[in-house]
Amino acid sequence: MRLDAVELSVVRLPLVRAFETSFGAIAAREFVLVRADGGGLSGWGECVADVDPFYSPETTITAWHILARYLVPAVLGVALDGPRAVPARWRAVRGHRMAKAALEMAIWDLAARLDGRPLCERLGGAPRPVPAGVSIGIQPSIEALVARVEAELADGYRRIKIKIKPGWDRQPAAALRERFGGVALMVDANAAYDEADAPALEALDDLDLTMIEQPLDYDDLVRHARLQARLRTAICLDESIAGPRAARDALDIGACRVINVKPGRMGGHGPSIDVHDLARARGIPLWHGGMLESGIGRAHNLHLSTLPGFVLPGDVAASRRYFAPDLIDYAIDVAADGSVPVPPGPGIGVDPNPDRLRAATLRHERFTA
Ligand code: OSB
Ligand code: MG
Repeated sequence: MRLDAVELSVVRLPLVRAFETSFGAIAAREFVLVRADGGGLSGWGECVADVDPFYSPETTITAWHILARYLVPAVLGVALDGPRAVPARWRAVRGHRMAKAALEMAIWDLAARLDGRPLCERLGGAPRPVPAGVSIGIQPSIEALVARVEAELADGYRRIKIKIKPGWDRQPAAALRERFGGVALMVDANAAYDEADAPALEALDDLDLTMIEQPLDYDDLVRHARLQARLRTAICLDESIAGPRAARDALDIGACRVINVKPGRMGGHGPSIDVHDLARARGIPLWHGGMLESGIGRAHNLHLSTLPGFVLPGDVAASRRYFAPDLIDYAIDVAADGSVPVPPGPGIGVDPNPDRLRAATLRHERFTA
């Protein structure tokens, strides 16, 4: 395959509800959208970097810079032996995995569309409904949290994840455990704790949580391994799994028992397939995370989630929880049984609504071969 043009846009979409984590609250997503053109078709990718370097060191602006200056020129107009061959084109660029992922994933979408096949098949999965959970931000009160969880369970979601931080951890989790009995419940700290805070994390150990996600620093595998040895509850790593090598290191030293896969964080679908295959070979359960993506990124996530190693419900919830309207017309929705269907059709199966994309675009540039 060969790309004749790549278009980058910075798109801003207000969130239906502000989303608060241990690193702050956001009211809108502002991200780089990538369109890759070749063979008369277009593929789409969405960069998960945020405007602020809080979840990860990358930002919307750094992603734009790296894409425009290095990544797009590395793939434009050259013969590409499929999307798996893409990372080798930009091997000289260190890090910036979110920028790489946005373009790599657009190329996967394009390749699947050129094949006339759904992306999930090209990735090694098969169309199947994906079990979904929800991620609930830090709430103003326990009462507000309980009301949110009640509404999400009524919509069918199969697993509840709440964001925690020091001072908002044991109390909300225990309140949900008491109110909702045996519901699948987990917490995500987004790296808010230090090793010295281990007692606050040990205090969660009797709540029968399915896992504690990323309690310690984003790049710290060693202390996660020491903490895991002290906890009965499984640690799941998100931020720390930068790619296949971090996954291997984490499993080798016992830093986690579960992995949250986000292709947008790890350099794209190719590296995600590698992490999937490694975890599966070692019997480590996977689930698919989310980054408050628009329908473009969410569709990519659903397709990847159909691979067999994704055995736990993912953060792949309905569009209307995030955006009204979304960038796409197709409604990603949850069924009564808590599963989300993969959008049908070639590639990711969805396209941005052109008028909505134009209205939401803050910056745009087209690069040609
Ligand atoms: O840590 O999983 C995370 C959102 C933005 C950044 C990081 C995270 C999240 C979520 C929400 O938990 C997942 C989603 O619903 O898309
Ligand atoms: Mg997380």
